[in-house]
Amino acid sequence: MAQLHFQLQHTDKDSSARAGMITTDHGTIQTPIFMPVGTAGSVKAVTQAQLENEVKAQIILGNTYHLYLRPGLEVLEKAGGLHQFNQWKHPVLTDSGGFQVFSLAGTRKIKEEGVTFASHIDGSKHLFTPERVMDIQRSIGGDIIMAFDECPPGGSEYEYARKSLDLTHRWLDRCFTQFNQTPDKYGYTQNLFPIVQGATYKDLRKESCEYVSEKNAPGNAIGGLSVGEPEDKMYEICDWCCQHLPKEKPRYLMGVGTPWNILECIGMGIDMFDCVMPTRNGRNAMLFTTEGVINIDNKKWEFDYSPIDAGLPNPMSHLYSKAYLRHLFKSGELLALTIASVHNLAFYLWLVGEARKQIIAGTYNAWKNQMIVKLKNRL
Ligand code: PRF
Repeated sequence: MAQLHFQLQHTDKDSSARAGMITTDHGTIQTPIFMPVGTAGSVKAVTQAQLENEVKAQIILGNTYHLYLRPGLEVLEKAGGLHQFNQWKHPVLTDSGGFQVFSLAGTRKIKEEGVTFASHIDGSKHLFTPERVMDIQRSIGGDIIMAFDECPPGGSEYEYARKSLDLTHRWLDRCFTQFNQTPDKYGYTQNLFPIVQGATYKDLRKESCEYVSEKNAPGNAIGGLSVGEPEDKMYEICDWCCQHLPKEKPRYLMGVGTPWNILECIGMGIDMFDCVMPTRNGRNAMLFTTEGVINIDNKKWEFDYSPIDAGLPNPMSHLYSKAYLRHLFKSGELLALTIASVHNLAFYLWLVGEARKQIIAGTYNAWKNQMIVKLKNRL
């Protein structure tokens, strides 16, 4: 079985957007791509068949923090890894817990060794070290696994960001040492992606890009963005990082974002995205459509029998009307959560697929600019 491979297929003339193909032992991924988040081994309210047939997902995410706490490694290992456990046959990426521990766990303490934290489920105490997090991700069985990092809070002072970045880099070395000393667990190749940090400071970000690039990993990630900084800052730092990361490797922007964030960052050279927004906002009655943003709870849709989004290719967004979906939300029907989540994910996958077509056709920049105006509409 082979290491992850990235083939650059087309680079845009008017922007830094690229179209490419990632090959893994669980199949190929056309980039740019959006990866639905399946935190605890399921994309909330969506079946694996719906992910394949409706959403056209090519890769999904899992979270180390959640899967380690529940169901736990013994259950996952005896199943033969996450692919066997949840019956998702395509690529899986697992995040390292370096973000979830900071955003979800109770009392936590960062030390050189790692992070001690209390489970959000039962309060039990745990220690995540870089070595342990590599072993855990090996056991979960992701095709792509992420380095253990510290994501400093948005607005962090320079001094904190400096110390945090040095720690993240020392942890990165330990991650690679452990990763390289341990075999693939389930017969296919697992690939470790390092993560660039450095808050909103360009000198730290440049240093981190250089540190990360030297690992010569099959792909690189940018963390620590979309954590409360102004949107313009996020764009500025994302663009800066893209300029300092190798062109021939896929670039993954972690936890971003809105449809317009994704289009702007594709224009800067990002190839991979994940975000809870389509599913979380969907469960909250917020729909992203090809015409703009809809709050389906609104009385405005009571008698609107038009399809949820006739501009999308997936059957579910055509079949059901806005009035019906509004009714399901108003009645607390569980089907509302499924339809809204499937729809929003199908929209995100459609969006990155269109972006890819436009990049290949050489029309990305003009298309992006008019698309963003439309997508931001409040309907
Ligand atoms: N680090 C990790 N996962 C993440 C982030 C990070 O900085 C973010 C920040 N947007 C989302 N997910 N490991």
